[in-house]
Amino acid sequence: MYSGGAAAAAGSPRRDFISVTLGPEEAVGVGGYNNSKAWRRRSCWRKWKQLSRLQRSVILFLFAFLAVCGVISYASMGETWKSITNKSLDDQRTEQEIPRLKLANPAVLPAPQKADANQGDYPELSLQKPPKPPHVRRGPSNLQIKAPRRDTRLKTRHDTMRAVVELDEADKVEKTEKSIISWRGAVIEPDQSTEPSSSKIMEPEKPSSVEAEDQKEPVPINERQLAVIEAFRHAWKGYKDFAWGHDELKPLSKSYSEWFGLGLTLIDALDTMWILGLKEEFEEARKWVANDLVFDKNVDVNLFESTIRILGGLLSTYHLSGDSLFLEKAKDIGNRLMPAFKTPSKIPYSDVNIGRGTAHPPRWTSDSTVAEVTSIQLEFRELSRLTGDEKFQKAVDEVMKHVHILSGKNDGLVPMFINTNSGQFTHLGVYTLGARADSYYEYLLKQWIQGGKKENELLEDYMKAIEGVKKHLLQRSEPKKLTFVGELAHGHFSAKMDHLVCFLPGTLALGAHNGLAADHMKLAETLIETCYQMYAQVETGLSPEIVHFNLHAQKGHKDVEIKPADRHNLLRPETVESLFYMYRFTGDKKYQDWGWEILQNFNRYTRVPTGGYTSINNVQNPSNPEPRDKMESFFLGETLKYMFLLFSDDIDLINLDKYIFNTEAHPLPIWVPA
Ligand code: DMJ
Repeated sequence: MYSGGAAAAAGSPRRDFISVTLGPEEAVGVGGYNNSKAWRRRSCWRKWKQLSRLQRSVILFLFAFLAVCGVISYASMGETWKSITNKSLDDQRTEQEIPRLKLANPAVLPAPQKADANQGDYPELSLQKPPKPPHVRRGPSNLQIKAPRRDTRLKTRHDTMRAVVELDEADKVEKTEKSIISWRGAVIEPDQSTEPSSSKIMEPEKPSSVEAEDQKEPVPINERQLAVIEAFRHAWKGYKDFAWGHDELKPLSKSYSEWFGLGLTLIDALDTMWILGLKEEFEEARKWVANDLVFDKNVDVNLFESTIRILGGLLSTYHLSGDSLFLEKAKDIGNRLMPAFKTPSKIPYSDVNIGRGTAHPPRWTSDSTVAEVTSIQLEFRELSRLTGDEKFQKAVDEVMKHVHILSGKNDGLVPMFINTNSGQFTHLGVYTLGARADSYYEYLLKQWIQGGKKENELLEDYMKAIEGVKKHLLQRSEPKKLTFVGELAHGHFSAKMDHLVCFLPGTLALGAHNGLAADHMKLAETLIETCYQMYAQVETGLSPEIVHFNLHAQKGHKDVEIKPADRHNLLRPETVESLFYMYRFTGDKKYQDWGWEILQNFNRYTRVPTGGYTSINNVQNPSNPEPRDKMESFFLGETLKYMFLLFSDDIDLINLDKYIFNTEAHPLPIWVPA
């Protein structure tokens, strides 16, 4: 410190400080050193007194200045401290809310993160890539559900919802201009437009936040996808107005039907709403799940149906949204279904009372259906992975192991029934890829993919079965020479094919995409053409439930014949599902065009103006398709979802190297090594 009374020592060597000399008597070492308190106090006071007024003022000012600085920096440190403390409290709270993550299995997949459920917010669809040819295949990467990215979410959501509102208004205007036809007292809209709306918007955010996609630009949603959104909202309107919280809508009588009494349509539709970007509808449905979905009910449910629709729907919605509510509900229903496996053979019973915890076969038999007991594996295995409780996976794996070594197969083809006491196939000698056996084949391949392509027995059984199909069930029709999959009954071939079999081209294509024989893809291409013809050759452009193919050319006959008992259409998804896979893997636009035709025909013949779509009894009568007054839950869970995905050019909108669809179109993650 420098003072006016101090003199710098002249001629002394350069020093890095200034010395202040206050007077001879105070100099250390001069006049003796006295360190008593009184001396020090007196000495300081004397020194203070000796300072000039200016010097005193400068010193006081400096003290005051330092004091003010001290106060300010204390206050700001306090804020920082407070926020650090709060943040750590928040972190603790979040961890308490998701104890599931702690319980979860040592992850095969990175554990999903919880969405911001407190805000009732719509968690993130990650950004999407600019459109690219859908046939471009990309190597699989690890799936990782990530936390929402707020900036992009707001933008895309806003755009999407605005477009949906625009669509709504355009729809209202259009409706007033349309005439209406009526059949059997029911009214449906003719030509209900699936024509492109003029409004163009950005594609809804993709909810599945996959790591590598974080930086992507949103892919514009196209007009056909908008038409699917419009169709979904129309179906949802009917459900909401007349069947809210019930299993199925009866759109003509404006009422509902109950199967399990568990809001089947609502649960089946959850992930479709997510994928379509229907935020409001999703939030409303979520509330119902949170407040009204109760499984503690004295009700018999079918094990297979409730697994693929309810358990599958809840698990996929959990994965897409990251909202732990859905996992909690999935655990609840999963546990309640477990009594089905308490049988002498471990082959599960078909029915479970989820309130009482009892299970039983149908009244007339102790058999279960083969497709049913072998198409619940994707869901239960995933439930084990998420909960860390292996009992679910163990139960369903045991069924597969048992069926793997069971005799009674014919070149990999399985009979349709299996006995829950003996564990043996029954009704031997009848082989089909349709009802009661279909998804056995589908789940062989899909389990193999889900588990990271390591479970060789599954692959072996799948490959054998496809060889069995080729050997016993494939034939060509006349006049168009369409390749179709018939049935074999005690050595006799029947040219009958269920619409259900149309899952097969998609499954074959998925196998080929995963490295299986290239001729599977060839077969897929010929079979999807056949499935399309099952629509195109029919008067309404909609497929019947079952067709019979002509094996011999007859004048004036098409390839496809329909029996009166088979001419209904239940709004089933299988052909659209396969079209989706075919487009994803080939990029051939004809598959989109075929799907577009089908959507228009659904709109023409099954749409009910007051809301909803209905199954019909007669696909051969365009002027009276005979509505059945029922909208199956899979129309929202599967058919419209696959339509939307079919029309998308974004291979990352449910990337098939990361997700595997269960047989009800609920996407579940493919497990990859951690
Ligand atoms: C759905 O419940 C599932 O796709 C099942 O595998 C077969 N039946 C219906 C759809 O047709």
